[in-house]
Amino acid sequence: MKITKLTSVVLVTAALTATVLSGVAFADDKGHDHAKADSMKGMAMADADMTNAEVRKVDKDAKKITLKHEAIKSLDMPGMTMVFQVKDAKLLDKAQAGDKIKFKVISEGGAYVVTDIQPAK
Ligand SMILES: [Cu+2]
Repeated sequence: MKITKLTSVVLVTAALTATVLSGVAFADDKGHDHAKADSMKGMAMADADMTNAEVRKVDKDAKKITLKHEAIKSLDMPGMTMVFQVKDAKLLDKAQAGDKIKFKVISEGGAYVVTDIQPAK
């Protein structure tokens, strides 16, 4: 009688402990996954409008830059080498032939205009 009662208490305690532990472990895992997914999503979004490219030629007088660029998702354009207009000639101060950069481009009045240039890390 006494032994049975003790055994059942031990079993219940063990079952509860297991439930609590697995619950904590599960919640912890989920929390990490969620945070990771969120931060990856945030990074992807921050990068979504910037495109990697290598500078081929800079023409400050004409406000033009030749870039060998990767696919530009926002314009649905595959990777290629082409000439872009730049919004502001000052952007070209940051770029020299051979530089690896990230750039932002918009379609404006039928022309592709680079609006931002950042050095690629
Ligand atoms: Cu292109």
